[in-house]
Amino acid sequence: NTVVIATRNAGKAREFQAMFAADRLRVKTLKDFPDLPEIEETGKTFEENARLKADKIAQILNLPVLADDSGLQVAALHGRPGIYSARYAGDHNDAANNAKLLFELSGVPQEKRNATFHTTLVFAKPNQPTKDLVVEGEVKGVILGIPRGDNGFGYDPLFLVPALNKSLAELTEAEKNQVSHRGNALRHLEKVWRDWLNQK
Ligand code: ITT
Repeated sequence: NTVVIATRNAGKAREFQAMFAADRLRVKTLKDFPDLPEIEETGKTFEENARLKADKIAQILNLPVLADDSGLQVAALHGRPGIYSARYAGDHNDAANNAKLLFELSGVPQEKRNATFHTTLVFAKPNQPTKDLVVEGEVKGVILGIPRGDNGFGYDPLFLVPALNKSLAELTEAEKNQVSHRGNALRHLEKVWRDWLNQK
């Protein structure tokens, strides 16, 4: 069985590879298919964007595809950057995004810096768009005033997990997967997706 993760984000790809390591699945990512076109994320929700990526790539490659659309929802910013998290500061650039987030929250005290990391996963099989599987996962946290830690990617150094008193970037990859939006989404899916893969 082969599953393609429809992502060009190396951080996401690494986490999925680790989480699927125990499965007897061949996991590929878009790095294995360099000629695919860029899929424009024109949807208005995480689900619409994940569906766009999953359905399109499944159709082109004729393989089952998993797409992840995720983002950071900051309460003090009325849910921004949300679905625009990748291009919050213009082109996708993690350092610029984090700098912009810190700037937008400057002067906002710790108790008002709550945020939620969200992931919607859509699994698609070729030519069966009505049979897409959709799951979601979240983790709640607080946006730090100063980045902490070097692991992970994206907004991880700014996202404090209060129960652990560590940022996501201070966790090992395995520790992050245990609490993260992406790990939680995958756990929601664990029971159903193998049946789904084998169903005609
Ligand atoms: P693909 O569409 O190719 O999967 P992308 O990075 O554009 O890659 P999204 O559209 O889902 O993915 O954008 C998600 C944004 O949120 C992007 O800026 C990521 O860096 C960030 N992000 C997602 N998951 C994250 C995580 O676990 N930790 C930190 N930042 C994360």
